[in-house]
Amino acid sequence: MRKYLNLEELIMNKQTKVWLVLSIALSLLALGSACGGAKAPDTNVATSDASATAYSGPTGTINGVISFNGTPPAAKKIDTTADPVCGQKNPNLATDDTIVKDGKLANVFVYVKEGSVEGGKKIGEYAWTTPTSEVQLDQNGCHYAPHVLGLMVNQKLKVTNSDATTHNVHPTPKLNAEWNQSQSAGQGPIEKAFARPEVLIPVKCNQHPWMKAYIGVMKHPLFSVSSADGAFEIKGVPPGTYTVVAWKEGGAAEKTMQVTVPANGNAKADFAFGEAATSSVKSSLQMMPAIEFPMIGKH
Ligand SMILES: [Cu+2]
Repeated sequence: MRKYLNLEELIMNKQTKVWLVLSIALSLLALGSACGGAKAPDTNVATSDASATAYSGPTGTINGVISFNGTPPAAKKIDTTADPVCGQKNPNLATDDTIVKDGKLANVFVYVKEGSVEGGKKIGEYAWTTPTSEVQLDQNGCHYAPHVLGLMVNQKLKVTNSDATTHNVHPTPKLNAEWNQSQSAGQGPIEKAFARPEVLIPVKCNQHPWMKAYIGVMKHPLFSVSSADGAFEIKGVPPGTYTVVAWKEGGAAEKTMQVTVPANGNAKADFAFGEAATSSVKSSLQMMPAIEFPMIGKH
């Protein structure tokens, strides 16, 4: 009898141990996912650097042209039968992820990622005033315009509906608060802002799955979007040396470049996307001296 009890105790102990291990593992998992999925409240984010000072002094410009080498993918006609209003207003609606004209690429978001002001601090350590002007995102012909836009943290985004149908604006950020809001025909603008820097936030429409836009939210105003002729210009850059990034929609690797901006002058930053650009980058890498290599991985 005593022996049997011991055996039972032994089984109990084993079960207890298994349960203990399991429950610890489960709590750790829960803790891990809670941390990974949790978003800190969006308050006070932009004011966290209240002690930072604004840059005052001469500035320069970063400008350039974005090329697309090779044959761009052909635009595909969009089937809008799901909403007759869209087809009536915009019968030739087509995909616009790669808009190329004469070898120049539109809708590339170009921005100063990091770097140091000459004789000063890192660019991210300065305070920047949020513009009081709003940035408009219009829905016209069941199409977002502009397709790619930039604004500063806490700057007002004004979403308008120029269509005789209902849209559902739905940004899907990773760092900012997600929201989606229905906007019927004739309804007034939706006004929102993003509290954290994030490059870039995809915007979709829950009514029309083909509608896409991208919003770059920056802590500073040193960004631009290439226009139809591929040109971009970033004004008001304090003299210094910076990493400039060019981002294109569609999963292509972003391009980076080091530029040195002189006071009252300008620095060129021409970028190229497309297949031919990839191979030319590869061959030029092989010719580079080894000492240059650490800079390549530096994003
Ligand atoms: Cu829509």
